[in-house]
Amino acid sequence: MLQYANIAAMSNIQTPEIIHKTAVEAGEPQLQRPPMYRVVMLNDDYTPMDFVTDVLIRFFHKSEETANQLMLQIHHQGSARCGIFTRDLAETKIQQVDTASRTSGHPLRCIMELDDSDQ
Ligand code: TYC
Repeated sequence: MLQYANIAAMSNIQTPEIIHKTAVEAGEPQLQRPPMYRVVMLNDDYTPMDFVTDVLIRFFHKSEETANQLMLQIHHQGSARCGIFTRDLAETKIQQVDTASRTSGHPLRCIMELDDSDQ
């Protein structure tokens, strides 16, 4: 392949890669990154701490240690960011927290907000 490229370079022959690259570079980039959303968990006075930690492990894939730290941060500061997701995934996480909380009789709640930090 290297030999072919060298011969092509010397003799002005275009390799398939060169033709392909030229074609790709000709147009404007078509893809844009989708908007991303922060899922923020809110404190309340009633949800048991262990339940919050379990939710963070189960739905946000946090380690037990991280989940416990995050739960305490929410408890002391009122809220904390649990993750940044596409819109669909953020809605799904909020729904999962909602269903698990209501099923267990707890008022635990998350909200989502547009993450415009890279603009
Ligand atoms: N504040 C709750 C308590 O004292 C614990 C708690 C932590 C609730 C985090 C919600 O997102 C939360 N039992």
